[in-house]
Amino acid sequence: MELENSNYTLEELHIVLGYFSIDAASFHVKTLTAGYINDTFLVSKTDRPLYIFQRINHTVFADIDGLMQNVSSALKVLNARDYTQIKLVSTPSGQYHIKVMNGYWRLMTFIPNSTTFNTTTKATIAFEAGRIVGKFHDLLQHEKPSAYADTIPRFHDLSYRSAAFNSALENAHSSKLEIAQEDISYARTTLQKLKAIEVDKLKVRICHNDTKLNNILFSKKTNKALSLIDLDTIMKGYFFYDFGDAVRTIVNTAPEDEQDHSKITFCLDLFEAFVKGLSDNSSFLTKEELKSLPLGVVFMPFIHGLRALTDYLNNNKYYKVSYENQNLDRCRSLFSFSEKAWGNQKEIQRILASHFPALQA
Ligand code: GN1
Ligand code: MG
Repeated sequence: MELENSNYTLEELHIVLGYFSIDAASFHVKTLTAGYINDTFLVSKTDRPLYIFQRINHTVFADIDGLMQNVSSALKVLNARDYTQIKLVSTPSGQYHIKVMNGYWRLMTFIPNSTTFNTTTKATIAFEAGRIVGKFHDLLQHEKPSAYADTIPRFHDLSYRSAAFNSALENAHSSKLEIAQEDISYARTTLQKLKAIEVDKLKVRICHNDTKLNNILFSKKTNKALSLIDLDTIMKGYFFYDFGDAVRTIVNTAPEDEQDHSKITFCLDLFEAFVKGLSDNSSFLTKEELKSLPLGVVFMPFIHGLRALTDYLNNNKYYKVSYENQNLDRCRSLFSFSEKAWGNQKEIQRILASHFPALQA
C-alpha cells in the first residue's frame, strides 16, 4: 500500500522495521513531514506513538557509523531528573542502524505525551527552551571532543560556507543571479562584517548544532521542556552556534520562511526569557563564550540564510523544498532576522550581562 508523503510502501517499511527488536507486525506507521534532510516516520501501536523511525540521508551524512556513534555516546550522558532520555532501539545482534532497502535506518523511542512548537509567543516556552539547551550542554560538558566524529566537517564554518557560495555564484543560471541580486550583495557585505568573529579563544564543545525550537520536545501536559531531538549533527562546535540557532527560532514569532518581513520580529521579552532559562543551569560557560553570544545571534541566521541562498543558486540540491523558490524565501527571511539581530546588539548585551554576572566584571 502507498504511504502518503513517502517514497516507500507500508510493506517495505514493515520489512525494515522487522530488523529491529520489536514485534513489527502489529505497528502502525505514519510519515512525519517536518525536516529538510531525513525521511521520518512515527510508529504507533493502537494510536499510542512509541517510536521514531528514520532513513538517514546518506548524501548529507557520509559517515553514518560516525554519526550513530556520536548519537549513542551523547544519549548515554543525556539523562537527568530534568532531562528525559531518548534511547536507540537495537537489532537482535546489537546494531543501532541497519543498511537495507537502499538506505540506512534507525529506530528510537518516542517520548509519550510530548509535542514541539515551530514558533512561540510565550515567555514560559522561551524560558524552558533556554533551560533545556543549557541542560544539554551541562550534561555534555565533560565529553571529550576528540571522541566525536566530524560528521559534517566545517558545518557552521563561515569561510567554508562562503567558498561554497562563491562556487554556486560561478555556476548559477543568469536568471537566478538576477532574481537574487540584492540578496547576493547583502551576503557579500555581511560576510566581510562577520569575518571579525574570533573563535580561537572559545572552548570546543560537543554541540547539538541544530537547536531550532522545533527540535525541542515539550510536555503536552505541563509545557516543560523534556529534551532535544534530531541529534544527527551532534559533534564539535562552539556554544554560540547552539545559542544563536535557538534564538533565531524563538525570538522571531514568524516561521523560518515568512515572506512578509514586517512579521519577522526580534522580541526582546522572549530573548530575555530564553537567557533566564539558560542561566537557570550551573554556570558552565566561560567569559569568552558569553562575550561571543551577541554576534552569535547575528551569525547563525546569516549562515543559514547563506546556505539557503547557495542551495537556491544550485537548483535545490541539498534541502528538500516544497516549492521552487522556498530556499530563496528562507534566505530572505533569515537575512532579515539577522539584520534585526544587528540592530538589537546593545539590548542583547545588556540582557546577557544582567543574567550572567561574569560579563559584568
Ligand atoms: C536542516 O532537516 P532539519 O530541519 O533537521 C539542516 C539544519 C537547518 C535546518 C533549517 C544537516 O535540518 O542545519 O537549520 O534544516 N540540517 C542539516 O531549518 O543541514
Ligand atoms: Mg536537523
